[in-house]
Amino acid sequence: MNIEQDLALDMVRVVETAAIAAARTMGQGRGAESDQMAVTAMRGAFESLPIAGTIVIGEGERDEAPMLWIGEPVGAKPPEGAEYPQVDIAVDPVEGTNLCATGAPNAIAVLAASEKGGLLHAPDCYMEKIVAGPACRGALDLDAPVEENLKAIASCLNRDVQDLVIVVLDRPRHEKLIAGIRRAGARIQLIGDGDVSAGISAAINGSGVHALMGTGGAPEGVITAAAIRCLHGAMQARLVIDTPELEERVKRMGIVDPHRVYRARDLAPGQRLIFAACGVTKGTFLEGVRFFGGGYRTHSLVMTRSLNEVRFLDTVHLDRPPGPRGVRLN
Ligand code: VTB
Repeated sequence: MNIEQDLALDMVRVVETAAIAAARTMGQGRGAESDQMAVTAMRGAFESLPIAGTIVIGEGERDEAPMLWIGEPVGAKPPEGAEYPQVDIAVDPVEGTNLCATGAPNAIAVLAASEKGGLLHAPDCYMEKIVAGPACRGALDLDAPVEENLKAIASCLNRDVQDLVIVVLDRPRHEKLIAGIRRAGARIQLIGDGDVSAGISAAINGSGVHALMGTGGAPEGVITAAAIRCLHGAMQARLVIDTPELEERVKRMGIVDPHRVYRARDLAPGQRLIFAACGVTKGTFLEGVRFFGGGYRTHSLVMTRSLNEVRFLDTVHLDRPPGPRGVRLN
């Protein structure tokens, strides 16, 4: 089985199912509930897939997460004597639960899948990240001052630093970073949550966003890396290991150098990679879920690395036959 070819559409269905469940709760102000709905839906959607799947990035350790815990097997039971392919899966059933809870843009249901060993088992800690598009490959340097990275990105994109838009998570820890970007003269888009979506925007030409900078979640970093590999974008990242306990934990997980600078291909080294996302709320590159009498409509993105396919799917899901006027075009 070529997992990219055979499973891409199945993975879209999984993220669609999660997005629809979360979108029902949009604006209710209860992020944890949005997440719970999406987790349950996603877990159910995995049940029919012909895979011997393992969650490698999920809702947490087994004792703290009832579903989609790290190490949880997912997928259908194969018929007697048959075997399904082993697939590692990183999930974030709602990336940006607060965005969903408030109806803000760019909440997505997302997953990345690969052959066994194709996704780094990142600990649930912070990660410094810098992400940009294909033109910036080889030009990013996590150790360089922000001004230098901005100059490098501007030069790769054949524009001035003043013409760049940099996305940064709106957090007190980014005070210095934001001041540095402002000093350099670039424009900034501060976001409340959702650095996976922002990282993808940075790697898509025409999104109006040129880079993502700053510190977000490490699990989100691995999922972003899978997308960046499919988009042939540029990424550097490093775990934030700032306590002896974390250092110990990371060592136990088999990470030899906790201060290593990773590129996208180190975080998501898979030969075969699928990245799938479905918009929960309307966003930069995906529409949100829209409900109408008799059905709903979703907008998803699915990408594969070795097949080099970046596919957007605009799907109408019918609860019942659409009635005399048929399916609406928009
Ligand atoms: C980011 C963001 C996520 O976590 O990774 C962030 O993209 C990092 O954590 O949507 P803090 O919220 O502690 O800054 C999220 O906000 C939620 O997973």
